[in-house]
Amino acid sequence: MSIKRNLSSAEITAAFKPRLDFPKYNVTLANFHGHHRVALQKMRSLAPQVNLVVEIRDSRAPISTRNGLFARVMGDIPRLILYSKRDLSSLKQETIQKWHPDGNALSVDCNSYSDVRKVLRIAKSMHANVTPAPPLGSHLLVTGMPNVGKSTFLNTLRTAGTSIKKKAAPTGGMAGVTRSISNEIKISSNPPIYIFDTPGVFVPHVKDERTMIALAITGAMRTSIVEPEIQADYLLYRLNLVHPDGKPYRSFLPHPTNNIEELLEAIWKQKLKPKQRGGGYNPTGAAAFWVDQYRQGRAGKVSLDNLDEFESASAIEEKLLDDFEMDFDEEARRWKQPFLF
Ligand SMILES: Nc1nc2c(ncn2[C@@H]2O[C@H](COP(=O)(O)OP(=O)(O)OP(=O)(O)O)[C@@H](O)[C@H]2O)c(=O)[nH]1
Ligand SMILES: [Mg+2]
Repeated sequence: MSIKRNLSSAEITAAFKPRLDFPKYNVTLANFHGHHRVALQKMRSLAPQVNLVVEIRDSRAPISTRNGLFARVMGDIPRLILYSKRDLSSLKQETIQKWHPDGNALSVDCNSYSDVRKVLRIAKSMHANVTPAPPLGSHLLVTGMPNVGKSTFLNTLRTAGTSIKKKAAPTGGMAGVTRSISNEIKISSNPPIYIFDTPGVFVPHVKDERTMIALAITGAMRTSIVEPEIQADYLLYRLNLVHPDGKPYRSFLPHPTNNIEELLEAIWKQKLKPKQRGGGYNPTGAAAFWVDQYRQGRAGKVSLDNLDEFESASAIEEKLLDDFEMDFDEEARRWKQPFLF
């Protein structure tokens, strides 16, 4: 007679195999709104006065947070790519150098004065190289998907350049905090350099479900678009691939799991149940809590994108152009007017 016994956590950990694939959830792949289009049109009208476009992407999802529309709208204006939230991410500077061999990209913590000073130095040296000097000063324009840190970067840059501590632009942990393009904001008096803040602009068509979920986890859209449980399951999938010992969530569960329900129940029991007055198990609350922990860098710093696909040098920008196939005629029919101009 065989005696069945429960496996110990050590035995489960030793036998654990992370999921290699992620299930389909039928997530909607669109979140492009009229105000995104309006913002693009205004950016386009500002383009003649802009000397440098600072395009921000979230370094936790550096592939998913690219948006080919910015290059389309701003044309040949020199571009500096910033991979933000460096402090919350595992993206290495050497990977960025491989992707951008021309050196026009940096990873930054938008709250760090020493990081943003690097951008200030680039802007000043660019200004010095223009002859004759622009009579009205140089102008930067910051672009990026929603919630990547544009306004935070701008505020830190302004304080670094002018010592003014007051925030010039509102910031917040959800998509759509900046609703319209700002007036020019001075970030240096000598030489005179100004910057425009812009609202986050979403991509018109998201490539696949994983990209959409990764974007939801970065906060690029309102939570209601992709349910928290789906975001949490994707986070679990990504964490297990990098940490098959389940270490990032060991404080909730003593062994790794591929079962998001098991983890959410453990999180709920430990974090939410003690504070909950009445009501039963709340998986949505547990999922939202855990995803928020990730956003704050407290649930592992794993990348939300599979970076292996983008190994070769400079592939990232070429792939962006490949990915960015947009039928502008079809869009014009949909919007009953030209999409951009
Ligand atoms: N840890 C960390 N947090 C950041 C960084 N950059 C921005 N944040 C936070 O990310 C959130 C979004 O920042 P915002 O500056 O409002 O982002 P945005 O791109 O202007 O957002 P929209 O205007 O809504 O498109 C805020 O909670 C910021 O505090 C960063 O580099 N590191
Ligand atoms: Mg903003």
